[in-house]
Amino acid sequence: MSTDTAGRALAGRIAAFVEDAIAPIASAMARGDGPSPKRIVEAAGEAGLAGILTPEAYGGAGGSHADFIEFIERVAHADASCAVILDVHLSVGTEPLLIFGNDDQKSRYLRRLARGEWLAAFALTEAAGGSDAVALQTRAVRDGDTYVLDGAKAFITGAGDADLYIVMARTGEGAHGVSAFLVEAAWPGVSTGTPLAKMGLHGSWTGELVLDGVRVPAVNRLSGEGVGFTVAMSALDSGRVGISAQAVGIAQGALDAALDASRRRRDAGLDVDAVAIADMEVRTAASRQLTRHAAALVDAGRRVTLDAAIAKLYSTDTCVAVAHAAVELCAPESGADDHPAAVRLRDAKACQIYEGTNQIQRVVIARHLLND
Ligand code: COS
Repeated sequence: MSTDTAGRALAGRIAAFVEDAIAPIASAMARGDGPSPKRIVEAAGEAGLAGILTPEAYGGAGGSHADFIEFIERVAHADASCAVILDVHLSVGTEPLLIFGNDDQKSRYLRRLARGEWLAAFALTEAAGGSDAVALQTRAVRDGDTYVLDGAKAFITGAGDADLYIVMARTGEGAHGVSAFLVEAAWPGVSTGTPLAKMGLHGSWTGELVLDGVRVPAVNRLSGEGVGFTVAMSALDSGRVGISAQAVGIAQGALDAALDASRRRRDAGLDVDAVAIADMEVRTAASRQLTRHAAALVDAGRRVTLDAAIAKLYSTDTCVAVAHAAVELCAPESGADDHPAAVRLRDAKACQIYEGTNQIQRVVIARHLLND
């Protein structure tokens, strides 16, 4: 945001959106019978928040990564499914277009994404390769003015509801033989499977994307041939900061539930576990600072690979630990499926897994240190 006034206006829009559009549907999202991901992004668009990072010239809010993480944390505090839907749309779904897109690609797609008319998704992972992203096998074969894409992507957030997929496909060998493509869901040969039945995040759709002889115009290749792995890795660098923010929101929601239960115990003359509460607060506050630090680096134009990995690892381990502690402090009520602490524990686990498992974050951190 360019001015304090504009920043305050955006913060006000975020608070109103969470209160009016997210909080009322949080229970339904947790059960998996809330609005579809696209409808969540449409609602964000109506509030002027579906393109927080997109310049105003392309219909976005022209916000910073500091604004973005504030948005994701606040949404996650109310509902983690909505947070991941919006996070993926805004970060790995839109940012590669902002960073690597040419003017023609930006003018064809950014406005629809920023207004929430289209939902964006990011398609890197494949079932056989898992965390080994370089092992991807989806092929893109050049044929005149088009590429023909064949392959299947797995665990794709938004699959089945997205309008635009950023697809990484092989145009050569190794990491430098990967290219990124903007693939519209409506094109012949694009299909999706049934969304996975997950342990948590029931309101967010996750599934397979199948590409069967999909003809993608060459003008929809994002950046140069062979630059796709760089596109994917830099998208994930910044995307992991968004996941950290989601984890902070989940942890804060779990801590708030534990505080409510602990105050009731105290008021009834029962003991409260002060040590557990203090530890939950310390880890949540530290996660928030790590996340803000990483977002500030992105806003300063600095490479964030190391700090994003640190923030993602710490914050997502924290949200699982804090949600677990909250379930214990809220027992026995937290044994209920729809108790806020139980919902958050189920939602928290996926944060350790997606956008690079926490084992991968450790690989990134250790390599960075050893290479220095
Ligand atoms: N930004 C820009 N470029 C990067 C990068 C980053 N963050 N990370 C790696 N690269 C580049 C490397 O510099 C290297 O290029 P050069 O050969 O020119 O040096 C190239 O990409 C290959 O990198 P590397 O040799 O490190 O690849 P590896 O296969 O050894 O491992 C990891 C890469 C493990 C970091 C990668 O596979 C990864 O992040 N996996 C997890 C994927 C993931 O997050 N999946 C979730 C998808 S979304 S739910």
